Order: sequence, then structure tokens, then C-alpha cells
Amino acid sequence: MLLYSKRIPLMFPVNFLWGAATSAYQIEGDPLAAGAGASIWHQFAHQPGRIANGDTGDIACGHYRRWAEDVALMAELGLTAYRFSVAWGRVLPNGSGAVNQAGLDFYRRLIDALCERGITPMLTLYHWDLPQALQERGGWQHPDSPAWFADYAEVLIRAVDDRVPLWITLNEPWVVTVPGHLEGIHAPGLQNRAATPRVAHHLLLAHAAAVTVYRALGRHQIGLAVNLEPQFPASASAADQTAARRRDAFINRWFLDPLLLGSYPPELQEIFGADWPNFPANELARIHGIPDFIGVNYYSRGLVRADATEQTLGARRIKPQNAPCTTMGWEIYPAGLTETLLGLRERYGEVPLYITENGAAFIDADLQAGVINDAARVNYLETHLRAAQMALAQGVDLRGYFVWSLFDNFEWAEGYAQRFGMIHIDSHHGKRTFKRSAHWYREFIQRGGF
Ligand code: GBH
Repeated sequence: MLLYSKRIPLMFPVNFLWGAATSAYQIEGDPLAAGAGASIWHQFAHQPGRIANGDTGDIACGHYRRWAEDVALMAELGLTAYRFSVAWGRVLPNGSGAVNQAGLDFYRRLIDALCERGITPMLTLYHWDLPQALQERGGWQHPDSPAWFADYAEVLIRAVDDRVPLWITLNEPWVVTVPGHLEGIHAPGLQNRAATPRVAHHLLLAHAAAVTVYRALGRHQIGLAVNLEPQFPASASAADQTAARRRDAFINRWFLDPLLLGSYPPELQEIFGADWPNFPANELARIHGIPDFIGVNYYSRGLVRADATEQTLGARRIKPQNAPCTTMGWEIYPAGLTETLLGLRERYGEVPLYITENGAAFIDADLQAGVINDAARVNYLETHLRAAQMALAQGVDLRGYFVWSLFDNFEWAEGYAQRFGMIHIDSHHGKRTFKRSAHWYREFIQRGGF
């Protein structure tokens, strides 16, 4: 089959960005240093029973202290781009109001160091760590939350837009909405079905408000990053087909349809019933607007079975038999990346794309004589890069690829039990060690492709 052919002679475009991605709470540690305000993730992780093994981001990768060493590692890896996020509460400890200069300076220094090494910064404004002070005012349920976000965005844009060419407003608003406010497995840990559609709506309005600020003050490109996973019916039955279509609307189209087409998918009204509000037309019009690019976070696909006991969706994901999986239980399915990239163009037209996250968790063999032979990760990255190349070969405007993740880090509800990194971090001293995947990626970048 063409998709896995090793003979496709194409190279990646010369200006293609080769990156790795991280997020603030997952790597920085010292979450309250230098006047920072606590985030909802700090709060959540310190509640008993929320995170596997009682882990927290208190130390994480120690990147807050070791950022200079870490930028040197990125340079050694040969990255041409680095995607990171800013902790809102380091910059605005109360979420709005007074700016904490020390927090802003941390990111200025980081950005300067990246630029000195010729590494293009891609800055995510929001990777889930809302200031706790704003949560106490209602968080994303509050109608003022889009304005809070726009004010925060303005502070960052004014401070660093001269050195940051690529901006992402929100990382995966779906994850903020569903695990955070419907399932309660992510901060702020709510299970509030009636509030869920409004949370999503406020996130979209927040994105739009930040883009408006950016159009006035910024000089480069701004987009958002969404988690996409193509959904397949588990059987040919009509019920399973309907279930897959619903889950596709729920996960893949909830945010992109209103943004790029101007209206929510009709399936959402079916899914939420009486909990689906009648959103005003002027707000939908404000949301509707083409970003400069879309960031695609791709990990896996969904195989979907109709299931009436699933209250909200009437559908659930099943594990395909005998399919290879990562330790997250996610099926390894590279063809889904090609399909996702082509599907975006088909549904929404030509929008520049970046793969802002792609990667896998595996149990790495022990660190022996300084070597971690994570062959499964190399294989995952290699097959997904081929899948990306297939989309490029069909003319998709794909501009860069970011491995999730640079480091083993705080994997949210899973704590440190799940490892996505190309770089291992020693849990006692924080010593960094390149896994085989890091060496492999370095050589891949050097060659400019396969
Ligand atoms: C990303 O989210 C995050 O941006 C990043 O911070 C995180 O560390 C990384 O991935 C690894 O987890 O079939 O219902 O189980 C991942 C987004 C969304 C991917 C939900 C898996 C499974 C949906 N995830 N999806 S379900």
C-alpha cells in the first residue's frame, strides 16, 4: 500500500520547522516562584486522589531553574523550532491586573536564548493552567473569561511579539472542556454537564478576542491547537455509524466548525439536549474567523461503538483487538494522521497547518550505561512522519512538525507514570539523557527527511 512505501522520494520543504513541544506546568516546576500566582493545576494536583501516585508539578523537569541548559540541549538536538507555553499566573498572579515583571522576565530570557540559537519560538498562551484566582471568580464559566484572556494576551504580545513569530491562543480547548468540566478528571475537576457547552463557547470567544488583539498589535501569525482523532465505526451497523459520526462532531468539529464555518455541528444539540444553549448570532459571528494557521495535535484514532449507557454521547471508544497500542492505551495508527490532514482541507479549505504535537508514551527500558533504547518511539515517530509526508505529497500546506515531547514530564492525571519524552530526566538530580529517539530525531533533522 502506497502509504507505507519507503520509496516516496519527496523531501520535506526547506523551510519546514522541526520542533519539539512542552507546556509550562508539565515541565517548569517551582510553580509559585518569584511572585507567581497558583494555577488550577497546582490546586488540583495537591488534592488527594486526583493524580496517579499523588504526583504534582512542584518539581517536574526543573526547567524553571535549568532553562539555559535545556535550550542548549535543544540546540544539540538540532531543533529549528520549540513550542512551549506561558504560565498565565507567572505573568499575572491574580489572572488580571498587576503584571509580575519577574514572571515575564523568565519567558523573555527563554525566548532570547532560543533566538540566539536560531530556534524559532512557538508560544502557546494557554495550556490549561488557569490562575486559581480566576477559577474562584468562575473560571471559564464566567462570561468575562474571554476578556480576561484577551488582556493577558495583550501583555504577552506587547512584551515579546518582536521575537515570537508563531502564536497559539489555546491548546486543545476540547480537553479543557470535556476532561476539565464534564468528566472531572482534569483541573478544575468539575462534572457539570449543564455548564459544559458554555465553557466551550467562552473558550472560542477567548480565542477570538485574543486574535482581535493580535491583529491590532502583533506582526506575525496566530492560530490555535486542537486535538484531532478520526473516528471509525466499530462495525457496519447503522447504530455504530451514527455513534462514530457523533463522536467526530463531539471531538473533531466542536471547535473547528464554529471557527471556520460559523456554526456548531448540529450533532452537539442532539448530544446535549436541553443543556445546549441557544447561542446568540452575534457571538457566533465574532467566533467565525480564519486563523493564520491550525495546530494539529495527533496521537491516535477512535474506534466507536454505540452504547446507550454512555449518558452524554451514547457512544464509546473500544480497543481494537490485536492492534498495537502505547502505554496510554491509544492505538498506534499513523494512517489517521494523513487522513486528518487531508480531511481538514476537504472540510475547511486551505489553511496552513502545523503538527503541533505527535508522540507516544512507552515504558522505556532502563537507563543502562547512559542509553535508553526506545525503539518503539523511534518507530512511532518514523511512521507518523511518513504519514505527514503523504499529506505533503498531496499538496497539503503543512509547515512544521513538533514531537510531543522534548522531556519525560508531568503527564496530567497520569503524573510521571507515563513517559512521552525524547529526553529522560533523572528523578533525583534532574540529569538529562538523550534517549535513542533523540539521537534518531537529530539525524533525521540533519538529513531534512528520510
Ligand atoms: C495532549 O493532549 C496535551 O496537549 C499534552 O499536554 C499531553 O501531555 C499530551 O497530549 C499527551 O497526553 O478516546 O475519549 O480517551 C492529549 C489529547 C485527547 C488525546 C483525548 C487522547 C482520547 C480521547 N487527548 N484523546 S478518548
